[in-house]
Amino acid sequence: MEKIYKRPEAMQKRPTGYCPGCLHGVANKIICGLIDEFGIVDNTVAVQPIGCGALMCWTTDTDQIISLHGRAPATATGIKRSAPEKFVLVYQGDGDLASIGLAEIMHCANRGENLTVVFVNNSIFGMTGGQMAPTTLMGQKATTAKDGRTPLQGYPMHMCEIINQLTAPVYIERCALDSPAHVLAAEKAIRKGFKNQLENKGFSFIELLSNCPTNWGMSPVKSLEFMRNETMKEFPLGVFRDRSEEV
Ligand SMILES: Cc1ncc(C[n+]2csc(CCOP(=O)(O)OP(=O)(O)O)c2C)c(N)n1
Repeated sequence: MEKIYKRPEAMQKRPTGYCPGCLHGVANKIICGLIDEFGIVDNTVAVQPIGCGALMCWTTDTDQIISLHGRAPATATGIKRSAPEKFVLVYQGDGDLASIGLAEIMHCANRGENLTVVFVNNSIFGMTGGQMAPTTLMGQKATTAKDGRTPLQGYPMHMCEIINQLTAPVYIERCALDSPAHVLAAEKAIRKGFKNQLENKGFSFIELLSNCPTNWGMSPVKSLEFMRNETMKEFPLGVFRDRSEEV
């Protein structure tokens, strides 16, 4: 029998801690597979956020640090600048990156730090129980927007598009985790982000559209439909910038 799937070596042998149907686990698995592929398990520092992304500490079998809320890009900058030989991964949720940590990600991107940022956008504050995030869709319900988001709470913020205004970043792409084809495309994008850092090319930003069945109040299957029918309309997939071959 041919073995077509196995647990990546860089993945700890334990349950992930994510809710059923949550796509953080898929993102974690892609990352661990790529750590194996590049053979960098002993040389990686995974800088994690506050939020469900911090549960990655139970996934990656690498050096890791959980940063203060929103501060992962600043923490990672310090690690990378003092130990440039390390592969430093930044993993953040949308509340963490686009709300409390907005300044950190903007300045990190603007400095063109040689880092790989994986941004998991589930359009809600997951870990704390479903409060509205900067990325929450218009009309989407949250515990702090009971009847759905209205212009009173502002409009969804598009982080790839915002970061694409800056000069320094090398690579910016938005992917989704809703289907096998999209997961393969996400893996390809994150692979490029890994390669860019390993070749000292600079700042790579990969957004992954994700779900939160628990706080969206949906079954995992319905949450995937919501992503396709609603989330992807607001946040179009695609490559916003790729200067990987020019630098
Ligand atoms: C300074 C600070 N403020 C608030 C919190 C509470 N807090 C913990 S997780 C979290 C939300 C994280 O949401 P997001 O980044 O969207 O990640 P998700 O859990 O959805 O993956 C918040 C507000 C905190 N831990 N520290």
